[in-house]
Amino acid sequence: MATSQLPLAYSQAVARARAADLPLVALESTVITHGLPFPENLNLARDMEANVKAEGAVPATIAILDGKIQVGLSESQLEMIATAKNAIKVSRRDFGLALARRVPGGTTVAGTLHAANLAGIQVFATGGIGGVHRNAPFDVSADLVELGRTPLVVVCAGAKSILDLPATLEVLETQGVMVIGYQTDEFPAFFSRSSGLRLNARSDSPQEIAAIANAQWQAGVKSAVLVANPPPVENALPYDEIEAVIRAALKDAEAQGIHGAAATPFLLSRVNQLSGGKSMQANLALLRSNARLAAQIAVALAAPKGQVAI
Ligand code: PSU
Ligand code: MN
Repeated sequence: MATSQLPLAYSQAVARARAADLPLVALESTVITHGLPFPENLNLARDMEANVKAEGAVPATIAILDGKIQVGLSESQLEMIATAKNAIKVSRRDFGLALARRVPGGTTVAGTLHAANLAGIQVFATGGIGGVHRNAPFDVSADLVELGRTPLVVVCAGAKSILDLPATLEVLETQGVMVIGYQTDEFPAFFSRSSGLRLNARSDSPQEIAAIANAQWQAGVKSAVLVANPPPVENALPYDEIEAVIRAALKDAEAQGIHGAAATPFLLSRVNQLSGGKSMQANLALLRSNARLAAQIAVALAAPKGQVAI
């Protein structure tokens, strides 16, 4: 069951999980190819997979390799994607390029949503979603549109705080994306637990989130349910401290004329330099924590009363 007419290829572990109907959690790979430096990226990818397994689900890291959308990566494929110098960032628009030219690709939130949905996976963990960029009225991430048309539960720590968070929440509402704060009433600010922005929904349990997602999809609303999980207390950074760093990084990006797909990788790396590495520690901690919560939700969705036909 490795392939179909679709350009999908499953790892052995994911193929087995599909055959046995085990809960799966999709993981993105732009964070591996463009979000984090080597070797932190590889260690993080392994850690996220381990955290998914620890909660009783099966990880499916998604990337483009050898002209295929690879769903689940072997250890050597994970290393390949973590070290590839020519990897491109694959959002919705980029699949054809990466597949036809056989260049390796790290899938963004939008790209991973598309691929996970093709593979029938219902839950996905990431760090921060893309959104509406500050001072750049026409840079709105394709993540927001894809969330609006793809029925998955996506666990994140909010949108990256390099973005305009109020505007990002507005576009999510326009796209029909439910945003649920996990054990919080606020939209987290990625590196920080609090943004001052109140959400209209909160849930304190993975089981209830699974039930809400099922109800949403059964009502015919085939959009994502976005779960906003604040970064762990030990690694979260104070909002004011990191906001000052972000403003400095944004100035540098403007001075160097960095725009478009290059903006997010540039800003994340500049923020990390300017924060003395603290932002990367927060980033790693929240990615691990999101993998765990996503696995708990996937297990709850797979339970008999959580069954849903899409
Ligand atoms: N979160 C991180 N690191 C990343 C990203 C998110 O901690 O590298 C990636 C995600 O894959 C997200 C993408 O989908 O950045 C958004 O890019 P853009 O703004 O160009 O759509
Ligand atoms: Mn963009």
